Amino acid sequence: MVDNCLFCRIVAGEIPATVVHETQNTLAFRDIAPKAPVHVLVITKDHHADVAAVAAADPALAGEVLGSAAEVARAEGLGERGYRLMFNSGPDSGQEVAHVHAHVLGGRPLGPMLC
Ligand code: D5M
Repeated sequence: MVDNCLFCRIVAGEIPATVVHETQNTLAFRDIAPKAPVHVLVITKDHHADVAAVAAADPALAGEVLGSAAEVARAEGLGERGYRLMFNSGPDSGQEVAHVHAHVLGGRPLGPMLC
């Protein structure tokens, strides 16, 4: 656990979250400011700053995040219509929380990916 990391504190149970899926190494919970009818964040329980960091440190864990994201999408009923899976990584992306998280977005047509 990293001091003052918001998502580490959610993993530790110090900050409440609406958890929708959990594995030994990952946790998925609803985004506090949803941008779509379904907006879930999938994180690693261990702290990694971003997707590049977890892919370098533990490629199997990076794969587990993708697997959990797919399972969340299926459980949220997005299997037929599809969904967007997105990682912000680093300052230019606008990443606000420096703990790796996949955004699972869906439940309406999302339109083109705009920057
Ligand atoms: O996305 C960080 C995301 O984290 C952003 O969509 C809001 C969300 N967020 C911030 N605080 C919380 C809590 N407490 N619960 C759930 N979701 C939260 P980024 O890719 O870093 O810009």
